Amino acid sequence: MAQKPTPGAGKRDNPVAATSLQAGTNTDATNASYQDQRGNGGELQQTTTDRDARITTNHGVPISDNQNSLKGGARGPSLLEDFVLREKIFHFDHERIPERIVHARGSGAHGTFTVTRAIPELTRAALFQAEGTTCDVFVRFSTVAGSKGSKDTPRDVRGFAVKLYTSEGNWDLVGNNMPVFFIQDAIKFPDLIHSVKPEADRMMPQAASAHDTFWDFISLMPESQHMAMWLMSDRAIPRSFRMMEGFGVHTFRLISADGKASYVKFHWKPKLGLQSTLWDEAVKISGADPDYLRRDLWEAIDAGDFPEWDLGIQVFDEAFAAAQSYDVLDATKIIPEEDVPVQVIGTMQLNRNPDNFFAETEQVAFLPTNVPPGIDFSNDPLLQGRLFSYMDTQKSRLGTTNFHQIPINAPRCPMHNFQRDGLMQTQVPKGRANYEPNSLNEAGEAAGPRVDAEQGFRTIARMTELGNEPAEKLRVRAESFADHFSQARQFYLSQTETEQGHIVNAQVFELSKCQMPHVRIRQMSQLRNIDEDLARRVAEGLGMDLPEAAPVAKAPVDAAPSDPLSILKNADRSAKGRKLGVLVTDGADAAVVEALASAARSQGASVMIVSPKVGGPKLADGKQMAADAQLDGAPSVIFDAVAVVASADGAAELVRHKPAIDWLSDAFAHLKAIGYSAEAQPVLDKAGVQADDFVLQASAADQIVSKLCERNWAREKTIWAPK
Ligand code: HDE
Repeated sequence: MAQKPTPGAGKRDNPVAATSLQAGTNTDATNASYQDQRGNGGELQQTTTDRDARITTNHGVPISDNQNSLKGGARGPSLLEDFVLREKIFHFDHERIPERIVHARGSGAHGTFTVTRAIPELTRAALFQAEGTTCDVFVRFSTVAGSKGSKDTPRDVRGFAVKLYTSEGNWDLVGNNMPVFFIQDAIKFPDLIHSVKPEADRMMPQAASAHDTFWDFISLMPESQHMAMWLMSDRAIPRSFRMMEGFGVHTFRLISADGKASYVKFHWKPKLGLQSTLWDEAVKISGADPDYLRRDLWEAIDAGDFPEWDLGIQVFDEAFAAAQSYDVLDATKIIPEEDVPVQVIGTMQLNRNPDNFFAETEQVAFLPTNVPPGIDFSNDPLLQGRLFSYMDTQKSRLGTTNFHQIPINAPRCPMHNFQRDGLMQTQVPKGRANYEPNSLNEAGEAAGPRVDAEQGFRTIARMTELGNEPAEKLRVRAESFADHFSQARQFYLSQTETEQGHIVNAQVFELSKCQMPHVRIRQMSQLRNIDEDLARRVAEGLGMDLPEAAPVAKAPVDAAPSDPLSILKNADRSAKGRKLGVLVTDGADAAVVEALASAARSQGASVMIVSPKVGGPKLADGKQMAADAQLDGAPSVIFDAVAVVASADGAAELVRHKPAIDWLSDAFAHLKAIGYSAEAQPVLDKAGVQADDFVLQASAADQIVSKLCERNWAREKTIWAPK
């Protein structure tokens, strides 16, 4: 146990501390403390809020001066003897750990999962035996390709990794915001990731798929075309982590107490509905606020506006699986919700921000191998590879096999075994018994924990599935994995016309960034196998001839379009969780601003007052209004709808200020609702804002707020030339 610091010993009025600080250098330096709290994982937690505690070295020696290193004379050389300086710099030098190989950029939050429907007939997992059972969760959302410090809004897949601390150990559902993946077999993962990361010789581009190596690989790997459609869709540029679906992607198994096995796919459905940004908007957000999605999540939780998702399952058996034209073990395939409906069994709420980013979000280690008894794997060859990879990567990142002892990773249920020692061992096991079997207790019987043959995890006995018994060891791809295009086509045809247009635009953008014409041509030849109209529009957008279709391993079949695949067909119609930006100038009408703010808040939206000066505008009634942001630092891309409430003089200023013009022209280009006071009309004119159903008098507060989660798609056709 660490020694408790003497209360009050570090206070600035402490005579010892005071005498050893040099005049003029005494800052508020003594507000950190170690509190000796042994938590669940036996961890030592540090708080930095106790002003009565004193700064010590890592070994507990109190420090008298945190401003000056030890020198031979006031202007003399620094001394090697200064262990305080050396320990501080030594620790600092090693503050970074390797970033994740993929999903390096992420944001986390704590929360709670509650079972809303017990499913004992499907699984013996203790979590799902009774309605109302709860457990803590930690979630990490991420991008895939970019480095740790990269922007939040590139076109990319988002990781959706959930750690559920169940009473039978941690269950890590390490999924994505798209239900399929690029490849079918784990052996291709390093190739895929090498192709999407910055190119090997030039280390460009950061956090982007729009480059030659990525599309070279994709166009050479027909199995990736379905996922490429998802990546070109607006799913890849979400408006908020809170407005994304999550998917377990692979087929897993549920095992009941009497040994009955079912197949299962996991889904997270956001209560705020689905919403995405526009591409031009996402690009501009990355300049305005590279932390846009991280901030959105943090602020929502901080404000008590807790995001929620339902956990749904699609359950089916081997007979269903055998009857499909695709293989349920193939991670490039969905199971349409029309064929197997999603049944809701629980709700997750994220309700607490991390206390410390590094300790929690950076050190959290997800393992797809973490499943409680009653949940099991399938033979999906992608999943099988993941069962190896994650444990392995944690050792590189966290440096020790004892990473499970880090508080964020430690189970919240009892944990016992005979594994011992290792780098950074923080537990202190007692006694002589560190092996099993043993007979070391006082009665000469076994000491220590023992297995639970009844309740312990047992792997399903079936080696193979779907009656496909193995005869030989083979390096092959099953014939049933050969159809690469039917579901890519189904995805495209399930989109609204607007969404199809965005897919075309995205594909044109990405291929336009490829410098090698043969890469563009090969990708177009693959698109012809998805949809002729899509391929033609992309070819026109590129200004290139349409090549022959690429050969296919298996002729695609027509699958019925499926509404759950579209974002716009699953969008929310409420303002909840959205943000209104109100640009207010000196002399503006206070009543109009207040009506807008209260309408937004009453519908669960948040409001930011933006002003040309951060001190805030002086309104017509003479009162000074507090501003949340200054105009130049709060462009309209960070809001879901905007309003400009200006006086005539204020508007005259705005007309001469480019950020104000951009504020409105971007909001208009991004198809948002725009409210305006009559005095602001000259600013709208200069910004090219034309009248339509989404351009409204600022006094129409309710109407503006009701459009917070909508876009004027009709406007899109008039200002963005179609491809
Ligand atoms: Fe991952 N993946 N992955 N992945 N993955 C990692 O693990 C890997 C795959 C996913 O927030 C790494 O801790 C292989 C599919 C998420 O910490 C690494 C294969 C899906 C996260 C790794 C896949 C995912 C990761 C990097 C092919 C969706 C972030 C650091 C067989 C179902 C988790 C780490 C977090 C992270 C390997 C494919 C999701 C290297 C080998 C499919 C959300 O172990």
